[in-house]
Amino acid sequence: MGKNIMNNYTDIIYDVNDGVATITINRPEKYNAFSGKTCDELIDALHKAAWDRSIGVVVLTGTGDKAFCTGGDQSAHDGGYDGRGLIGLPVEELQGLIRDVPKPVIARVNGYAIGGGNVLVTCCDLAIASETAQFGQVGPKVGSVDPGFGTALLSRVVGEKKAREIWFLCRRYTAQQALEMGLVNAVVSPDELDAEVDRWCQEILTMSPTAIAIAKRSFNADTDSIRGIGGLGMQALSLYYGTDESHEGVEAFMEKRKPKFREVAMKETKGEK
Ligand code: 2NE
Repeated sequence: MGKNIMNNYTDIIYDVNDGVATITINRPEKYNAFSGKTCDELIDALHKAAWDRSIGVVVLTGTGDKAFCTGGDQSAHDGGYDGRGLIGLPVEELQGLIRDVPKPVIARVNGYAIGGGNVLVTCCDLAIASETAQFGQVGPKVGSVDPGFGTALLSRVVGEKKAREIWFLCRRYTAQQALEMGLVNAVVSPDELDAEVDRWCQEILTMSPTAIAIAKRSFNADTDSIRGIGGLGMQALSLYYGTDESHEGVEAFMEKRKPKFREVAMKETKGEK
């Protein structure tokens, strides 16, 4: 893992309190969607929390009560996002880092966990949700897909058939349904969310940090080949983002209309642009 490079965050808040580092995506006007810069700040903050020995648990959350995170910022997507890496969003690095941090990362899910936001929940070690939270993938609805941890790890978490349903139908699921499918560990009322997250953190803080780190890495070892699937997937995604079919999804979302994927894809195959 690299070194910390940033001093002032604009898109996130990093807070440390009694052994718990809380990283909050602070873009409520975008439903806590992430841009390239947001990803870089999250990566930086995770590095900080990873190597600070006074920290035993990391909490990942979003500002407000509407959204935990709604994935890539569609207003910053123009045939690719606005940052670095294959797709302009170092999202595979962010997802991998949540797993590399040698301490539990808890998703505090305060609202929508949609698209890349749902993938963050999938990658976190534990997840505690407000009753009002909603979960789901939207890629095939908006001309995208998050292959790797977003697909293959999700199927390890919720089962193969359920994961395929989540991706192929792009439905939304309640917090209770997320609990039943094993995507979250607990569901509480919105006003109990902070106290519940804190209880889980305090219990973890009483444990041997080294034993926890070894346990986490041993869980990871079983699914780390998925990182390679993600790398391959992002390579394919960068090509998909260059197609009219993908552009149609992003444009339709921004214009608040239904996408015409099949028409556009047919035209593209026939070479009628
Ligand atoms: C989140 C959801 C389900 C909310 O729906 P609803 O009906 O409650 O609200 P609405 O009107 O859709 O959204 C409220 C405001 O938030 C913005 C919207 O544009 C809207 O803005 P205003 O009209 O009020 O100005 N907003 C919501 N999500 C946004 C986003 N991701 N980027 C920019 N603005 C966003 C509904 O909004 C929804 O389904 N959002 C789609 C989320 C989406 O497309 N995410 C990207 C998926 S692809 C991805 O994440 C990804 C990745 O993580 C890794 C690799 C490749 C792709």
